[in-house]
Amino acid sequence: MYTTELTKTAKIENLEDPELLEAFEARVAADEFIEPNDWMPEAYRRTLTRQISQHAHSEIVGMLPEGNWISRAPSLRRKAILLAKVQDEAGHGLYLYCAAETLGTSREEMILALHSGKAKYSTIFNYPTLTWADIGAIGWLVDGAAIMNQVPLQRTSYGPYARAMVRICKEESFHQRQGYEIMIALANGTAQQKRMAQDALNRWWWPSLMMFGPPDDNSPNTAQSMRWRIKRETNDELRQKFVDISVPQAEFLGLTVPDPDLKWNEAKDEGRGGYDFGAVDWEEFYAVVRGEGPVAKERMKARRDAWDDGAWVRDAAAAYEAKRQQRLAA
Ligand code: FAQ
Repeated sequence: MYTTELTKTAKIENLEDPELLEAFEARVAADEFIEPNDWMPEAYRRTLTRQISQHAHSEIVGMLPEGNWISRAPSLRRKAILLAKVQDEAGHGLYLYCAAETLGTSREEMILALHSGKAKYSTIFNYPTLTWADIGAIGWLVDGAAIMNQVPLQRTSYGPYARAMVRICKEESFHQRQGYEIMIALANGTAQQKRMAQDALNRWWWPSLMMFGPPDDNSPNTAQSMRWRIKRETNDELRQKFVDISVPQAEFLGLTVPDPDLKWNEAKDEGRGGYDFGAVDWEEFYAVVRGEGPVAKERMKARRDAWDDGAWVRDAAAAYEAKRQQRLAA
């Protein structure tokens, strides 16, 4: 079971002015956005900083699996599209770091937390991209899961996070389509291409379901984040929606979802229907969260190396700024 900082901050909460707290809760309940200079409980600030920075780290680490294929894309058209997609992910990371910084933690602190292993990033990016079909599967399933999770976040209670999500969701939707289009081409290609597409689906399906986080009854943050309207839907609700939308897409491709327990259930969701699906391997999920994913070490090394290699750029920018200030003061 996960421990969380929230229990600690609950104690701080008791010291906070009850009137301010009540006014804050009322604003959240009225669906007003909370802005950076507004009063907010420390636990709200802390859990938002945690979630937004984890999200930013995921976007940046998430450039690596696909970046690996830019030089090997099968055509100029595919290369141009993939290049644009990976650049978009960098942009998402930057908007999100900016949104998190408005809560009072510097970007450098957040990045150091990632590099020291203290801060998390999405489990999904700890799996390797073995073939070109993986690029299709990532766009279709990983960006598809990201959109499912992020569309409701456009109505999250913290203004800067909600506004960042609007643009991010538009771009993610292009990413999802480019991935699905790769899958269509492969699924309708040669027997070998179809096998590659099926193999990619086999490997990315379960890790994509894990992206939504642990089951609700084992998710320490969900209840409070739902009350504060940081999260608008729970992990299990979003996972179910993702399965319901993705299974017909797999059928359209003529591919098989690697889950023998997958079955349409007419009675589900108050008669609207939905898929029953097999058990996610939560042992695997927690192992990957602990940093034991198949390519976790390579991912972190790549990020640390990029930070070290970029030191001269940061130094040059800081020196330029110092000179500029000197000139202004003279
Ligand atoms: N991986 O109590 P909960 C993308 C941690 S962006 C690693 O349920 P919460 C775009 C969680 O932090 C993908 N850790 O937590 C793209 C918590 O740890 P803590 C990222 C995970 O926050 C596509 C603990 O487990 N998206 O893909 C994961 O209420 C292609 C307990 O969990 C976002 O970050 C996980 N999968 O719910 C880029 C969306 N799940 O800190 C490139 C925003 C849970 O208590 C290429 N984030 N944990 O020790 C969220 O919606 C939420 O933070 C959840 C987790 C749903 C991820």
